[in-house]
Parts: sequence; C-alpha cells; structure tokens
Amino acid sequence: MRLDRIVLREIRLPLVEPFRISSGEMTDRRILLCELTDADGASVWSECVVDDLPNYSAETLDTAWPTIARVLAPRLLGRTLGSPSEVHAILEADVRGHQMAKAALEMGAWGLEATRQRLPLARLIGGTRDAIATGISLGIQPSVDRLIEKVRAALLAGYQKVKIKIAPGRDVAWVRAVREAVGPDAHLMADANNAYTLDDLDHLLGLDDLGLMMIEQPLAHDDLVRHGVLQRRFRTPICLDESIPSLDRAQDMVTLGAGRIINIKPGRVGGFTSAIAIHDFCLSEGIPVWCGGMLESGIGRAYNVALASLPNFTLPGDLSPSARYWAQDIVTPAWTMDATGMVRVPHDRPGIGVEVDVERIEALTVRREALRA
Ligand code: OSB
Ligand code: MG
Repeated sequence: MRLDRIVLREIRLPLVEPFRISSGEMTDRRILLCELTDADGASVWSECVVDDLPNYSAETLDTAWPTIARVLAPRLLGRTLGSPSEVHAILEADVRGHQMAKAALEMGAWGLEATRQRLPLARLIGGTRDAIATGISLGIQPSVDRLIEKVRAALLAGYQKVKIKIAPGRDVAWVRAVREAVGPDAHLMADANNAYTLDDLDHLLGLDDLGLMMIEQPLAHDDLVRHGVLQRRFRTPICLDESIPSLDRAQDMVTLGAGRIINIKPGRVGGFTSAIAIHDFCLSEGIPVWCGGMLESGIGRAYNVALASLPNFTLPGDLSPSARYWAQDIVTPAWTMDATGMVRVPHDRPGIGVEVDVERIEALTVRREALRA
C-alpha cells in the first residue's frame, strides 16, 4: 500500500443528549474525520477520537489537526508500506504523546488494508467473535431519581453492563440507591474520570460493598502508584482507562498492582497495533479487557467493534448503538444492538463494514484540508 492522499475534515454533530463526566460536559461534538486514499485508488474513512477540550486527555481537535497535517501524515504519504503493522513504529519515533492523532492514521491504515484485500476489518486483525456484548455509559444525571430511571431503562433495553459516571457529591449514595432499586444481579460499575485523590479513600470504600463489576479510573489520569495503593484496599477490581496510553503502562499496572482490568480504547493507545499488544499482554496475564468508547460516530465505532471481536475482550464494551448518540449517524446501516445487548460484527462486509454517508458528511463539514504525497 502507498498512501497518496489524506483528507482531514471537521464535522459538527449534536449528541441527542448532553454527556456529562466528572471533568466536563459534551453536547455538540466536533468530530475529526480522515479519508485515506492509496495509489491504487482504494480509500477508507477513519476517526480521530479527540474532543473540543483537553479534559479527558491533553489532546484536542485543535492539537490533533496540525499534528496530523504537519508531523504524522508526511511520514506516511508516498511511502510504500508492506503492512499496516509498520505504521505504529513510524509514527511513534521521536513523537511524544498525540496518541489519538497517531491512532487516526494507524487505524485508517488497517481499514485501508482491509478494504484493499476485500476482507472484513475484524478478520484482518484476527477477531474471532460474531457479536459483542454491549454496555452503556450513563453520564452524570441531574438527580438520583433520574439516574435510577436511566439505569432501569438501560437494563430493560438489554444492555449487559451499566456504567455510572460518578463525581464528588454524586457517588456512593447515588450508586447505592441504584443498587437498591435494580437488585443484586444487575451488572453495574462506576467511572470517576480522575475525580478523586487518596484523601477520599475511606469515603470511596463505600463503593466496595455494592457488588460492582469494577471501579474505573478513580484517581489522576497519569497515576499508577496511588491506584496501586487504592487497589490493595479494595475487593472490587480497579479498571484503568486514562492511565493506560501504551503497552508499557499496562505492564506497569500489573507490576504495581494498580488495577485488575483495562478499558482499551484504540484511540487512547495510538491505534490497533498498540491496542492488540495490550490485549495480548493482558491475555497472558489473566487480565480481562473491554473496549471503551469516546462518543464516536459510526466510523470510529466500526473500528471499536472490529477490535472488540478479539478473544480477550471478555467484558461488555461501551459500544452503544448509533441512536443512543445521534439523531442520524453518518454511516449506513446505523449501529444497532439486539434485545440481549449484542452488537453484530459485520463479518459479511469488507473493509470497515459500514457505508459512509459522504453527502451528509459534506453537508456537515466546517473545515477541510487535503494532504498529498
Ligand atoms: O471515561 O470512558 C470514558 C466518553 C468520553 C470521554 C471519556 C469516557 C467516555 C465514555 C463514553 O464513557 C462511552 C461511549 O462512547 O459510550
Ligand atoms: Mg473511562
């Protein structure tokens, strides 16, 4: 494969309802899309999972765009690649951070290879599942009653895991009220997005009796040592999200006992090669993983679904159907989930497995830049 052209676009797509986490709220998403075309004319779309503000990671749409345009894309354009597995090292060399920017191109290279070979992306990367169990991530709600209503509706819809976003003042008592409302068997977890410090340890221990599947990222985004201190006090597994940007940090998590589960988001770790390396390492260590989400459009979701078809993705992923985010997605068919909370892997379609609605994207585009070899 030889990349000839990469087109960047920013589109605006409003969420059907605002999504609030402890570090901020998202409403109208600014979405960065890439279209990669090779010398034979094959092309594919990929998504850079940045947001408007640096509250989840240091990257934003406005850092990723110039990093792709000026630093990363020039390394790939015009270069003959034997396999997409070469891209990770090419983008990693002497470029610190910018995982989401790197991932957009790296995953695009995998998508392009699948398109060229007329193979489903999931098959190309060694995916084995036909369908993936799905959970929902519920943003912070205005009241505990509203939260209970949302959790009940999610369980009724078939979701196999309900993740409750927590923050100081909306944590132990709220999750306990949910547990009492839905009973002991419901698969619940909490995600704090870094809202706490070790000073909150005694308070957070209140979560340890609520039968949660896991507690996600309670402490700082770049902290493994204190998560280790916390994990030693909890029976409930700690799951790391923000703190795992690479295979090295996943290995450190195990060395330090900083967590027992990893939420793998391919965008956060620089793409598929890194995500698969973390997946394989976790498999060898007996650490379960699941695929998280970043409120992606249907394009980003296609990559997440393919990744989550690998064997050690044994826990339900944050892979909600399109309608949970968008009035109308930018792919057809839209992503759906059946009544048992399963999302089908499109093993019967080549490439990323969905048709991209280019006309709609054109209409939603607010900025465009074409990069050439
Ligand atoms: O912490 O997993 C997170 C969305 C934006 C930023 C961070 C997170 C999330 C989610 C949403 O939980 C999951 C989804 O895409 O449904
Ligand atoms: Mg998280």
